[in-house]
Formats: sequence, C-alpha cells, structure tokens
Amino acid sequence: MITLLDYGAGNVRSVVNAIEKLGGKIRLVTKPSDILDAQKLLFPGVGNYENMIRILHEKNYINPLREYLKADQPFFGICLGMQALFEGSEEDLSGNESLGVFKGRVKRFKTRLAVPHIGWNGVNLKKESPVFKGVAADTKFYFVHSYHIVPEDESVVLTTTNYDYEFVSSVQKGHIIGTQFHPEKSGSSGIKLLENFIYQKDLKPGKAVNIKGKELSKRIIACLDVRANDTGDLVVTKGDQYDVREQGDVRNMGKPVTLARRYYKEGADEITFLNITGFRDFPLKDMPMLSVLEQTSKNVFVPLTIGGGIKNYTDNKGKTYTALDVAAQYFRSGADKISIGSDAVYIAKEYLRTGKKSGKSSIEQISSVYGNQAVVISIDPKRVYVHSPDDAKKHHVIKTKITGPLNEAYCWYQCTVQGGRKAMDLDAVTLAQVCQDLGAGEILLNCIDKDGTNSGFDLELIKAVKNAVLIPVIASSGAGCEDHFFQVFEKTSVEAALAAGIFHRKEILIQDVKKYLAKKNIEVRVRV
Ligand code: 1PR
Repeated sequence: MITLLDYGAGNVRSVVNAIEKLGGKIRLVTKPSDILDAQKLLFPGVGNYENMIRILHEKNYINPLREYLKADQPFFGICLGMQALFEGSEEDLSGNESLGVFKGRVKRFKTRLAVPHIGWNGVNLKKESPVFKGVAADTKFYFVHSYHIVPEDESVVLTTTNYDYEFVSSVQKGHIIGTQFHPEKSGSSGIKLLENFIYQKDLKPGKAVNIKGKELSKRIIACLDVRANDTGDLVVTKGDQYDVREQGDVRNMGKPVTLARRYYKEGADEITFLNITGFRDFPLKDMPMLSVLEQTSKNVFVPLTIGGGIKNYTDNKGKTYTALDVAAQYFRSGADKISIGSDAVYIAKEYLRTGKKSGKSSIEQISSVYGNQAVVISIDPKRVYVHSPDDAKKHHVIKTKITGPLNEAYCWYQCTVQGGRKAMDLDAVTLAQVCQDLGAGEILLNCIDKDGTNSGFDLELIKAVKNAVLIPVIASSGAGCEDHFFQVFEKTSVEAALAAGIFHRKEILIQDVKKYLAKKNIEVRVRV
C-alpha cells in the first residue's frame, strides 16, 4: 500500500498509473493523520516551490511530514517533493518554512546552457542503493527543472548529474529517498526504480561507489496532429504545409492512443498531441482529448504535451473559464506540458502594445502555478521575403541562402494563428522572446513552408530563434530522413527535434533516427 501525497499541482496521474501497473495499491492523503499512518509515502511535486510550501502549510501537512521523516519511514520525493526536504529555495520568497529535514538549499541553475534543464540525462551513482537494483549504469532519466538542490551534507548524495556542471540529482539517507528526475516519466528504467521502492524490503543504502553515467540527450519527439474527421471520429492527421485534406477528406494516419503507444515502444523521448482545430471551440468541451490523455498515460511513461485551444474563454451563457482551468484539466488527465499557439500571438501583441505584463495571460497564469517548464509556445511561422532589411524595419529580418521568387536575399518569419489561416504583424523571433519574458519554458518551432515537405528543417529560422532565447527550443517541420535530424543538431544548438509524417508513414522508425545520430556522435537515449 502506497500513500500518495497529492497537493493539487501537476500531473500525478502518471505516478498513480505507474504504481497501479506495478500491482501497488494507492491511498491518497486527504488529512494530516494519513501521513503518519502511511507505510510508504510517495510525494511527487511539480511546479512552483513557493506554491507547494504554502499549500503544505495550509493543509497542516508540515508537522506530520517532519514527524514521519524523523522516524526514518520509507519516503520517495520526486522533483519538488525532494526539494521540500531541504531548508528552502531561491524560488520561494515568502519566508514560509520548508521541511528542513536535510541541511542545504535549492538554487537556480547558473549556466550558459538553456534553463529549464529539460530532457533525458544520465546519473553518476555515488553509493549503492536497493532503489537502483537492476538499473543499468547507462540509464537516462527524464529531468525538467530550473532549480537544483545544494546539500550541505555530502553523505546524503545518491547521484549527481552533469549539466554544464555537476549537480545533485538524487539523495538518500536511511529510508528517505528523493530524485530530481521523474521516474514516472523515465520509461521502463524509471518504473524499475518505483518498483524497487515498493517491493524492496530493506531500502537502506550501502557502500560508496563512483559509477559514471551518460550525458544529456538530444530529444526526438513524435507529434500527433489530432482532429475529428468529417464523420466525427478523432484521428491523427498530417498536412502538407498545414493542409490536412486530400481529395476533400481529412487525411487519416491512425488513432491517437494507438499511435502514441507505438511511438513509446519505439523509443520516442516525448509525445506531443496538437488538437489542431482546438482554436474553433473550447477544449473543456472537447472531452475526447482528455480521454486520449487519460488512456495514453496508462501505459506510456514518457512526457506528454498537449496543445490546441488553450486560452481564457467565455461561453455563450457568459460563464468565464480561464486558461488555467483548461490546463488543470489537461494536467489531471496525464499531460506534463501544455502548448499555447494562437493565444501566445495575441498575448505578445498586447504586451508589446502596452509594455506591461497583465499577470492574467494564459502564459503567466499557468507558469506561475505549474512552473515555466510546463508551458510550451508553439509557433507557426512562414517566410516573408524582402529585398532589404529596410523593407520590414519592425521585424527581425535575416539574410537567407534560399532566395525568394523575385530573387530577394532577405526574409522574416511571420507568425500565424488558427492553424496558419491568419497571418499576423509579428515575427517569430520577437514572439519567442516576449513569451520567454512572460514565463514560457520552451519553444516548439514549426515552419509552415517546411511542414510535410520531407525537405529538411528550416535551419535559418531555427538558428534565428534559438540564438534569441535562453529556454530550450524544439525544431519542427520538414524532417524527411535521418540525416535531417543530424543536420539540425550539428548546425544549430536546439535541444530537440520533432517529426510527424515520416514516423506516421513508417518511412523511418524512431530507433533508426537514434542509431544514425549515435553513429555520428550525437548523444541520444538508446536504452528505452
Ligand atoms: O493555436 O493554441 O489552438 O494551437 C493549435 C496547434 O495546432 C498549434 O500548435 C499549431 O501548430 C497546430 N496546428 C494547427 N493547424 C495545424 C495543421 O497542420 N493544419 N499543426 C497544426 C501543426 C505542425 C506540426 C507538425 C510538424 C512536423 N503541425 O505539428 O507535426 O510540422 O510535421 P512533418 O514532420 O510531417 O513535417 P492553438
């Protein structure tokens, strides 16, 4: 029997699904005494540290947690659930007391690399532990965070991880365990860790070791554009430059849950669902997407992103729903990140007009509760050619090697909304920068000119956006062979590459892409 401390933020569904898959039974903490009654306590935390500690105080969980931990009872804290064990965080300016079971504090990454640190990274094991029994040394786990712990007492360190520098990625003292990475999102190796926590009788760590792990992988992401076809069935579709119809019908590439499972088994590092007609309606009414997430997360243990129609919304009866309500539903259904497309363009335009943050936009609201890492901005740009930078002074113009129809040597990338239907007076570089300032944690950079063409990524666009922001960027649109992935990682510094058509049509399997990249010395996650 595992007792789960769910304080209301983030995606605990995946943790529940993982435990249930392992045959464990879950009891949820609903009152402070449930903590003291636990046999094994699991505390997954996502989002904002200050928010988490405030809720723990409001629910009177702090003292029972301290008592439980002081008695060295089995405890597994994930991400913020581990950070809470320490004395406080740079992310918490409230002055509320943290658990303080371990000495040390939580600090923000100080690095030239992208923050948040997102992706599959290795661990250097510092002592033997039954929790790592049966887990291969070259295993990678899924990280998504901007802050990391700095323990004062070296002896609690279980693993470290390299991201520009070496930081502490998990701790263990007696039966108290905490990981910065997400085992519930780390495929079969992560599930093995949870299995060990549930079933190993004695969890106490053993002697000191020094087993080196691997480095951060470039991520390969499978994308499923989802919409209802003309008979009302929800299908995965695929466009050519965003036109998803072929001889009048919506192109049908398969069922979303089935395809997501296939990509998980093939080694996708993440799966993205885009509800491509979500802008037409309000997603809370679009229940099939919630059910797609619920079903997928039952046996797909890698991060899931969902996009389409996420915005503040007033229905025809005048009832207002915030984008935060929509995001909350998605997180509860199994999503780890939400992706905002059209609304981000409107938000950025308003911000540029007023010069002020409203605090009410979907980007600001969702990132303040669930953390920056939970908010992805999906950009749908297309090229606009000009003869000289002076022809588009308001925009970020680049010199291009792929000249225009009138031999133009310059272009800028125009943002669009509503799935490319409406072009806006805003360029992709500015949109990315503004969204980063407002709290977004990642950019999903599509390209309408390249989408579905199999002609390779638009490297000029990708370089321009990547060089303008500090958050991770996912390159998307145009992948047609293994070498296109190599080109994007070799010639730009993006953290991830996404593709749809080639995977749906089985022209290339995800493993083939990874094998090719590994041969070319690009770090990828091979063990799934
Ligand atoms: O604007 O917040 O409602 O979100 C709608 C989302 O749906 C946006 O993220 C937008 O990118 C997406 N979308 C809308 N219409 C389409 C369409 O195709 N007609 N899909 C669409 C965007 C781009 C990628 C695609 C890559 C890789 N598709 O998702 O997977 O281009 O394709 P490839 O590898 O086959 O070249 P909102």
